[in-house]
Amino acid sequence: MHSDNNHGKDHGKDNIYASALNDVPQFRFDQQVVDVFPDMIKRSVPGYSTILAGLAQIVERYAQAQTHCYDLGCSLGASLLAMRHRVLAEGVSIVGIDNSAAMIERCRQVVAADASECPVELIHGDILKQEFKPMSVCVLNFTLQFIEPAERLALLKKISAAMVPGGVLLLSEKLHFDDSEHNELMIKLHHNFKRSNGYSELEIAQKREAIEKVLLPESFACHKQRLLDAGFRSADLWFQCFNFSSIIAFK
Ligand code: GEK
Repeated sequence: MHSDNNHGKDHGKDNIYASALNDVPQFRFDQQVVDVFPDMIKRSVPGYSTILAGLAQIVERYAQAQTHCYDLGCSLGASLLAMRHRVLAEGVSIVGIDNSAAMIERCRQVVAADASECPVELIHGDILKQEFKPMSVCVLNFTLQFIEPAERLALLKKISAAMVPGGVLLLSEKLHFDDSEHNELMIKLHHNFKRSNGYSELEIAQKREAIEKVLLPESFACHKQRLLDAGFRSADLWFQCFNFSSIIAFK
């Protein structure tokens, strides 16, 4: 199953914004995005594969026996599988949640094709409305940025409340910088990264227009303070490339 502009030799290639659109619709995680998602995220997010490798190390070290590991906004399950392949503790189950029906449906196929033994539960739902079970690892890999800023603290408080002592949250986010000159430079370097991965000026411009009202970046200082307010004892950067970052927060 794939969309009209995604067939033949370009199967799986993100060319959603390759032709000029009269009216650029707001970005949504729909079937068209699902069909090209692995290509889109790899060519758009600097350090994506490095972050998944780091996440696998963190799970190996911090997943605790008889607890859950959550992947919130799991998309096609990349983080979830990175966890599944590396978890060592006994009796761990992994829970992936996404509110895009198209994403979770494809994710079910991806997980079914993966042979590892650690149990996985996939939930089609809003992460803001979930009751979390006791967890030792929680991953928000580029998901919190799509949640309304006013809702973010309540979500992090719920995660922190369900987290066992010594548990860890991995929060990857696109960052905003208060210094406007630095902010502009990071945006330019990110766009250069996309250009070097084959995106045209038109694709970069239209994607920016589509996503700017739904992806709301904040500063590292803002994330750190909110994590501390939510009950985490520390929150520090472990990865950054341009305006893309990953934070590790301990309960
Ligand atoms: C990865 N983590 O590959 N409830 C549930 N899911 C949501 C919500 C919500 N309220 N809001 C957004 N999402 C993945 C990549 S993508 C990031 C995560 C990106 C989901 C949304 O449907 C999408 O699948 C995901 O969060 C964000 O490691 O595309 O930049």
